[in-house]
Amino acid sequence: MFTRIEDFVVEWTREAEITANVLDALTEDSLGQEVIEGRRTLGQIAWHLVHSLHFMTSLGLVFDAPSGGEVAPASAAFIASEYRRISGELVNAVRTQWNDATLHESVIIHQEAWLNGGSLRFTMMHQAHHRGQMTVLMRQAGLQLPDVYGPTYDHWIEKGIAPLV
Ligand code: NI
Repeated sequence: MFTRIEDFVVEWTREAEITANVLDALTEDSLGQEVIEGRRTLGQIAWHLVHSLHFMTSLGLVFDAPSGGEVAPASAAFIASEYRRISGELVNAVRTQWNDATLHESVIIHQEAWLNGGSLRFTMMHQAHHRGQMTVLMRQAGLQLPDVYGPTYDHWIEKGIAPLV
């Protein structure tokens, strides 16, 4: 869990940049790429990732984060721009509405007490989880991937280095 607001802000800002870069690589044609037939598509996962930030409003934070997200937009650029906007709103809300003491307070979620600092960590890991799903689908859809944690296959090839297996 996070115990200091500043630690969250620094880490979230770095993580959100990685996520935004991945979303920037989406194309309209790729959004229909399915996990398996009849299940979530790349566009739905991306849109879920964006809209899931709404969860933080149930912890008392007030910011403009729409809920829902079942129907993904047709525009890949819109998904990326909405992510940047809502992610920025979240950081701003945490920074201005909470302090380090708030992170040790808890809220009942599904009949369990969740510490706010733990919820921030959960939200960050949830984002990484769906980002990982997306990069596999993006590869299957034939897209080039940006660096995530270190160079991707494309980046190695570009540099003329044999990619790691
Ligand atoms: Ni999820």
